[in-house]
Amino acid sequence: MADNIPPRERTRLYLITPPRIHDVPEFAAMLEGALEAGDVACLQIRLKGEDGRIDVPATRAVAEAVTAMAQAYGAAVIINDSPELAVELGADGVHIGPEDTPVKAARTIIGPDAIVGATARNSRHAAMAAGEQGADYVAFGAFYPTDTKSGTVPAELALLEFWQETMELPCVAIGGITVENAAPLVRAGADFLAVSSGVWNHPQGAAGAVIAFNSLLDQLQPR
Ligand code: TZP
Ligand code: MG
Repeated sequence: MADNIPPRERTRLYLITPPRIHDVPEFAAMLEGALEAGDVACLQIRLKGEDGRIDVPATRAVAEAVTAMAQAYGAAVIINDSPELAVELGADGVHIGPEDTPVKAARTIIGPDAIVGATARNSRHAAMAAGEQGADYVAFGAFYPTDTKSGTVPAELALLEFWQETMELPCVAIGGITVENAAPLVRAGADFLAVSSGVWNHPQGAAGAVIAFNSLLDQLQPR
């Protein structure tokens, strides 16, 4: 029920690219359709090589093809893992994990005005530490099983409830989110839903997914 959710800014969709993109122009066209279909707050470019590390050439190629377009639709472009690459590519920010450059060092590299997002997995402590070091958002997950990333740890809704009740810093929910399973995350307090497979593999296509997510979000938190 919509009235379960105390007033706060409406939860927004945060897109994550598929981990591999074979045809950049085809992806750019699909992305443009998705951005045109409804509100998207962010696009994280997260491209991985066989070794699970950032695929730098692919990240460059995709960023060059989509950054200006995504920004024109009002979506902030976030580069996974590498603040240096985010600067080089003119992105709006960087998303870092526990094995990447620490938040403070990332901030120094990327500058005061860029977005620094940090993975906190299922840890309040990691999230608070990231916040103290100047992160602009923290990401919790995986809330649902995912094939997009290996080695995830399960996260519970209580983490979002706690964070939304006690902290100002925005929180992002991540991991296996689909239109069908997203509502509890919104009710629990996610400020953003970060979604990869649930958008790119949606039966109605990526644009259909953006429409369906936004209509769910509008229902849960009428403007
Ligand atoms: N971090 C935790 S789960 C995950 C990341 C990057 C994968 C998100 O992709 P999907 O397909 O929405 O589960
Ligand atoms: Mg990382």
